[in-house]
Amino acid sequence: MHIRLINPNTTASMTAKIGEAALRVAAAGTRTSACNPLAGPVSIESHFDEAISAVGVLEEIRRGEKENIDAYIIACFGDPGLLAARELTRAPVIGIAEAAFHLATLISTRFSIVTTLGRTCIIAEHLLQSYGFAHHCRRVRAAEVPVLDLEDDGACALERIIEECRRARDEDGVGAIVLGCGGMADLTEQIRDAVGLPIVEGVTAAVKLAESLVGLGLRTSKHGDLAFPRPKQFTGRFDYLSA
Ligand code: 5HY
Repeated sequence: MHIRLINPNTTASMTAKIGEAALRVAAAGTRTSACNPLAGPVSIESHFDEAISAVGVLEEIRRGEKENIDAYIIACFGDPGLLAARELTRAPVIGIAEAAFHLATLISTRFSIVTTLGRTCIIAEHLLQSYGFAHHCRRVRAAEVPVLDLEDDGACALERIIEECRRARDEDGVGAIVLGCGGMADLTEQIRDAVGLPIVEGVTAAVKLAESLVGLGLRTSKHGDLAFPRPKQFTGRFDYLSA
């Protein structure tokens, strides 16, 4: 099976890191490849960034459909464009936030999330509500680390994330912590060793869920709201989408 990881921001070093994390956990026989749109925000830290990045995600799904991809992973913790992406393909499409929530509730009764900037906490809270996990999550916390600091070893991002995870461990009464950014995909072991709680990371969680779905022959339903979009004309710079 071939799993395609889409980093919705345009920072190639973060895409490479996401690809390496997937390779580390993929089963023998699972091929993984990672990409990012050429156009879009270098990091996603607001509703605006997310809205723009969703177009890039959809263009990468359309590209993947010409390459016979078996499953897609949207490797940004806001799961930008997830439902729209599912309309474009029969292959499973998994968002890293949704994947992490599912696995966290299998190993803990309550979990907290540690994400990057405080202003993005609401995005995670909206996902918890729409996915039906709000009652499992005690708190969405922010380490106040800009996303691109995760690409800069000198920025002490890891230390600040560990500090916030320790606060979650000591104050929230939770059994596990979910990491709230695709750019944290290489930090799981270091954080787990420093905090002493199970740490759920979305990129690797999504890879294992994708393997399970493809292995079971479960694909995105085309019955109902996730059916292929009705062919129509698109105007202006979106006219290439016309069918
Ligand atoms: C992410 N932003 O996973 C989100 C994290 C966040 O560029 N990749 C990004 O802060 O919402």
